[in-house]
Amino acid sequence: MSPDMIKTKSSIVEIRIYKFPLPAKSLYNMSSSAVQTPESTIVEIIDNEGTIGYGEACMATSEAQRSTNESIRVSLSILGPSLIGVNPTDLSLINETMGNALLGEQEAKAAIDIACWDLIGKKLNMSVAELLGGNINREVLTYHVVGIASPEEASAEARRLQKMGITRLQLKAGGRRIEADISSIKAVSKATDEETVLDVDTNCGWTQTEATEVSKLTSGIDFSLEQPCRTNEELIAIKSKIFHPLIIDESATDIKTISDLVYRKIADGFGMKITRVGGLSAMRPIRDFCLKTATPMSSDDAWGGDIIAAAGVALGSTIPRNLNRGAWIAHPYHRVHYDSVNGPRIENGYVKLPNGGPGLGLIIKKGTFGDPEQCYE
Ligand code: 0XW
Ligand code: MG
Repeated sequence: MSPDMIKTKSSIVEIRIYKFPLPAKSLYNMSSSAVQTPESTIVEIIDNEGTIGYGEACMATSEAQRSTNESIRVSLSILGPSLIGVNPTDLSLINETMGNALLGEQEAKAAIDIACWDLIGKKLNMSVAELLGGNINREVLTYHVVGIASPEEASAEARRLQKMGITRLQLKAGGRRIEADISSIKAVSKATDEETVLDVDTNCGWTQTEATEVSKLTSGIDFSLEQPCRTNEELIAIKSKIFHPLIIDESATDIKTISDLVYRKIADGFGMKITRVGGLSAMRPIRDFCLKTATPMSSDDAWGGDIIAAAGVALGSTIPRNLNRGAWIAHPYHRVHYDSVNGPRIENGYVKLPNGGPGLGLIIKKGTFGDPEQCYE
């Protein structure tokens, strides 16, 4: 049963917004910036029957993402009041109301949208994975990031992760001389076992010339190239000049752009972030499109805790293994759980679907996030 078909007499009576710091406990270097202390934003939606839904959005760094954690909370100070009295189980009405209240700001809207999916699941006693439809895998492949470092450090980290059962590595690159990136790519590829899949992700960190040069000089090494340049125009321009599959992340912002990049044979896969497109309601048709066109995709986000991780794993569980690029979670880097029992965690290269009940499958105790920064009723 899809969430669109249910219409309960539910209406939002309160929305609470929390700020929750998730500092990086281990070095996490990307081309534009290193992750320090991102402050996640948690949304708590309560309806007239006392059902509670949780949503979350957390940017890793202000340089790497379009929104900042501060701007997300400012946007929620506009969206929150506009949703009081609205039916949280009517996802089209929720997204329409948010669209009328505020242009853009998909990340803030995503936190609200995810909270509604969690709430609907609790009302219907169904998991968000079931609501998203499709065949469900109880555990989802994940991947682990190897941050920008020296070739020795990067290959040592790659060996350490593979010993832990990780079979998919995302090596960060960019933001330095390409010779250094090439040395790290060679060192890490030598350290990867037969079955390990390697992605190289610059988070928009190369020019067109650098991207084509690195791909030429590493053409004999098997890896995918993720978002080597910032814009789709640049990615279209280099497509015929690179020797590696092209994965699009930051510039895959909406279903029109995504379908265009597939039909023009530019994108070989996507690094999809739930908050970038506005939530699970927007991700569902993107998932359907990728499955229909046999286009591999990941389902995760930039940073954050158990709530956004559970949303990524829920969606990831509905993607067939042959098309699943994995659901990345930030827990290994900040080691914080909102639900210490059911919070998503990596076991032998996979993340199990949280089993704490309906919705996102999490049990979040009162007071977990302290006092709300904003309250609307
Ligand atoms: C690896 N991620 C999913 C998390 C980081 O924030 C960046 C992102 C990516 O793929 O770019
Ligand atoms: Mg990426």
